[in-house]
Amino acid sequence: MLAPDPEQRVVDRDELARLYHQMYLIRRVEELAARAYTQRKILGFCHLYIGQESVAVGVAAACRSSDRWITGYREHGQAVAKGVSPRKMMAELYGKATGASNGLGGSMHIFDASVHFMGGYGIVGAQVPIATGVAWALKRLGTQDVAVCFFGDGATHQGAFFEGLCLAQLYKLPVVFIIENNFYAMGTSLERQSAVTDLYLRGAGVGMAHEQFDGFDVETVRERVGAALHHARSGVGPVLLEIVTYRYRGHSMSDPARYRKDGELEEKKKSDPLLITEQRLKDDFGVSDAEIEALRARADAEADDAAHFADSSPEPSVENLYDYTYVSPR
Ligand SMILES: Cc1ncc(C[n+]2csc(CCOP(=O)(O)OP(=O)(O)O)c2C)c(N)n1
Ligand SMILES: [Mg+2]
Repeated sequence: MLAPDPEQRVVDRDELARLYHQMYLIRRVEELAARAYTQRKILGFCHLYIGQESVAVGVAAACRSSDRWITGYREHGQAVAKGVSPRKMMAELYGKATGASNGLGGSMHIFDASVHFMGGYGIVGAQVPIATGVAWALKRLGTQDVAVCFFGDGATHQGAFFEGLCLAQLYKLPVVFIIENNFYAMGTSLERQSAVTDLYLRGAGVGMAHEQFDGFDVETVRERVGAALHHARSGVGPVLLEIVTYRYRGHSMSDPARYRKDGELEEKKKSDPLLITEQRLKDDFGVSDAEIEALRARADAEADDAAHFADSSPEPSVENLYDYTYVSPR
């Protein structure tokens, strides 16, 4: 196990309430996105993160704001956790000019350099070598920042994954690779994808520090990712983490998820990240039901505001259609 970060502070009442608020906000924003999708206000692909919120929020709580995040297409929750405003995130889903990528990216291509959120990529595993490149730049520039790369269980079977890991380890780059193992790659269960189901063991093959843990408790995620960041930041090399999680919805909005075993979803919901944290707030900090309700009400209002903002924002104009396709010479 990686040594904990000696400088990480203990989570106090206010911090835990903040993490709960963030997780609830992400879930609420996505529930509204699902509704907007059925109303055809959001078009194209839309992959929801519901059930996995403790991962993004726990990682954000461990990171410095200047750490760079690189991720895949299931990134709405990560974007909000990293600091993309719910308004900009939702407007991007609606394809509006006020969106994080000016409405030209959509659900899979949220990008906001102002908060060091470096995308949103639709090709499974493609983000791994991109993160290795970002980490290379961070090292060459002499920063103390770390690249954090998220991807799914399915991505760990890609060539790009192995290639990215090999180079990152060889050059001892400051990067933390995070497998979000939600047990499915589209409709294919983990046992049907891979002979090795403890995916973190892939790190051993390239000599990389590796660790696996359950990600349903946001405090555990914060603490273990803090240890990994501390390791990567100290210059000794990258880390591969496997965070065990679960997605409640189908792969994308068009997937009814009939491939699950009977009762599996209900069983997993017993360790719902929101439930765990709500219980901790009550048991450890004496937070009342009324206070929990107030946190939720605030997040509900923020999510409603984001949806209203997206709905009432203008479409991108036709003149801007080809902007950002290629870098314009200056
Ligand atoms: C190279 C490539 N192959 C196939 C696809 C189609 N595809 C999109 S998502 C996905 C499953 C990926 O599953 P996983 O990595 O576990 O991520 P999750 O969706 O569970 O977050 C596949 C096969 C793709 N986008 N890119
Ligand atoms: Mg998966």
